[in-house]
Amino acid sequence: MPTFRPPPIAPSEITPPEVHAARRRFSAGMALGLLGAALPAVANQETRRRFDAVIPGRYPPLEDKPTSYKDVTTYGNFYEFGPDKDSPVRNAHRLRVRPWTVAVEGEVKTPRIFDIEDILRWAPLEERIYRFRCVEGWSAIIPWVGFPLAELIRRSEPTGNARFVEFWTLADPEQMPYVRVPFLDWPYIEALRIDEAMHPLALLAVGMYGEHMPKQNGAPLRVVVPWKYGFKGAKSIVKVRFVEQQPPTVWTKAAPDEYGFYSNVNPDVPHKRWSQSHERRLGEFFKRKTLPFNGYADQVASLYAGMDLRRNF
Ligand SMILES: Nc1nc2c(c(=O)[nH]1)N[C@H]1C(S)=C(S)[C@@H](COP(=O)(O)O)O[C@H]1N2
Ligand SMILES: [Mo]
Repeated sequence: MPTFRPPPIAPSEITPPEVHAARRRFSAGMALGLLGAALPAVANQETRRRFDAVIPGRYPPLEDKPTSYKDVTTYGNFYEFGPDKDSPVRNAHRLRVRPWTVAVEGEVKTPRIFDIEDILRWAPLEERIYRFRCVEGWSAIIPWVGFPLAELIRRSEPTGNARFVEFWTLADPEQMPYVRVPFLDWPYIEALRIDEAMHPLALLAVGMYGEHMPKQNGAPLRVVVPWKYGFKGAKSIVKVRFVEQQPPTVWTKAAPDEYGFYSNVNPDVPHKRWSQSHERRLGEFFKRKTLPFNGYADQVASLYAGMDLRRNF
């Protein structure tokens, strides 16, 4: 299998969202004019649904203004739906999010299957406004809806042998056209050390902007680990598996020298092909400095006490 290299986009080369949006409108107009076809983006809009009750979140406090809903839902990575930043919004309408279950396997007391409707009732839904940093150099401020990932870990009842947890995501070629193309080793599997997954900042996200998760952002549930690069947050999870040894992940398999297991946001450790020192917020023009642990060092640095974070990048 050829090793997949995501497009080597330097932050300076990322299309500003405005240009991107204009381009989309242009091609959308073409599609409508030539084919009279309904747009996937429109289909996604039609399924938008608000949660009845969300605890307005200010944990941890963050003054930054959230990025626009439009930017966050039209520019992203979901490679099962294609390689481009607008592939998710164009193609994710094909994802069926009900019925949906999450299997629990590996080092657990009893393997079992959770239903999404039950998961949604496990804990009060909170809004968490987090910084988001993609390894490619763009960032966003996203008001997620969810509850601590620790709740899922606790209810899974891992055994004393469990030291890592894998998140397996859907890989159905009927719904996800690009899983027929082997540029990643499907299914997309990411993993965390158990203590990382139990950290109160790690979120099991079921929505954003007060609404159920848009399909292109990983409906119906995904992981959000705000101090790590975005690719650690697996979308559309169907299985969690507890293991004893640090497992390979979709990205360490694709390019071990470019994507480490830990992938904590670190401006001092460049990616092999570009710097990580700065980032560009979607919707903004000037770059900002990237912060160690994406600004969450006070809360999470102790997880890595004594570790060489240049080696464990
Ligand atoms: N299943 C799955 N999860 C995924 C990805 C993916 O391709 N497939 N891409 C990751 C990457 S590289 C990023 S930056 C984030 C993007 O999330 P967003 O589109 O909600 O901003 O999702 C992550 N989770
Ligand atoms: Mo990413």
